Amino acid sequence: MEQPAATNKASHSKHKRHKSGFDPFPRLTDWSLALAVGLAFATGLLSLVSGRPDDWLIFALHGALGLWLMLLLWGKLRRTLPRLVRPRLWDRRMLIGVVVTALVGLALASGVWWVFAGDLPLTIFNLLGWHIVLGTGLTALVAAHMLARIRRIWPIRRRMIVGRRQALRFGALLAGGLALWPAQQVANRVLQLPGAARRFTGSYETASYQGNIFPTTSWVADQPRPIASDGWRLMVGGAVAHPLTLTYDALLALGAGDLPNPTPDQLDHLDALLDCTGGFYSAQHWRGVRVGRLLDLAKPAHDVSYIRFVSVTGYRWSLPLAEARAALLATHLADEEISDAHGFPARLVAPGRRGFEWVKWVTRVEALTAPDPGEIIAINTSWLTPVGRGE
Ligand SMILES: Nc1nc2c(c(=O)[nH]1)N[C@H]1C(S)=C(S)[C@@H](COP(=O)(O)O)O[C@H]1N2
Ligand SMILES: [Mo]
Repeated sequence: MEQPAATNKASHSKHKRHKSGFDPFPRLTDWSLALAVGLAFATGLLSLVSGRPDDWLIFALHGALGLWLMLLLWGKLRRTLPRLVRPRLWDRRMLIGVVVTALVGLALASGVWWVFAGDLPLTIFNLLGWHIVLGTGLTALVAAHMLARIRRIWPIRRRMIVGRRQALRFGALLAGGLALWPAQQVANRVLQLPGAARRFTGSYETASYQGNIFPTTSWVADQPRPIASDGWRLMVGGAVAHPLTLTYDALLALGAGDLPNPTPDQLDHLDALLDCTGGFYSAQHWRGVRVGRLLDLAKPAHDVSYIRFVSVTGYRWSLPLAEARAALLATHLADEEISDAHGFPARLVAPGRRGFEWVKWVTRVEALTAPDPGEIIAINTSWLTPVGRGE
């Protein structure tokens, strides 16, 4: 006797939920929100490995997608607020909606604050770090939510006919996001906000041309003990005809074109800017040895395509051959030796590459005949090696 009543009640409330929307196109908004989150995540991820001037569009797109997301969120909030203030109408779906909305809001707020005002003193991560954590968490949640509901969403979506008004609304919000991006640039400049001085990567300048005082960062937590130049050796090997092992003094002599005991100003040099994905950049006058000199001695095989730089901690990264030749193994910052934290005795200086590619505490240079996919794992796990932990 009770069963039919219960079914009746369930179908009734389900029916009611369908009819209780305050907006004529809630589903389109939800799909747009998910799309904007996904695209913002993809461009955000891509921006972490981009740093050449040609890459500016990736950063601009990421910003514009964020602004589109902001407009979508605004529309969604206006619509759902009346229901939000009546907890009686809350259900599980609503709760997920509230969490997603809060995450979107925080991710956007951290991005906008960074763009105009810069960093904030926060715990664990800096503001950009929190932005990345929030964006990643948000994307994971939205993806899980969509996957869990795909069987329910899909047939509804097929039935959803996108009319002229919906299409117009979708286009207008997207265009609004794209148009707001240049407006942000102008606002930064006209109001002379700190954000006006950012690089196109979003990074703020810190202590350029002041030697060792610029910030030190490790990708995860690489922190070897200070390395004495006496015991340290640089090995050049892999697919080469003449493997080399150089002492610190031999490396310096090579950097000065076979001049024993050179002064820093006699070394190879390169003006280059280190741009960390953590949000700072610093231009420095680096001195040391052109990698090309090492390769001229070691003679890579004909099929060598990459040169890999390996840290004492196991952290490693590789560059295409031609780019590696032009890079520098730096021993000095202007007239000072580079400090332990900046990678003494030798660190890679790779102009145009993001900071995480500038391997510190280099001990091996290896010629490879193929790219090294394992390096992505190595940069995330080197802090777990005994040397990386500082033992
Ligand atoms: N061996 C090693 N090299 C490394 C890192 C690391 O964790 N381990 N961090 C990278 C990152 S993320 C950046 S931004 C730069 C920072 O260089 P700095 O500490 O001299 O500023 O070094 C890179 N080289
Ligand atoms: Mo970094």
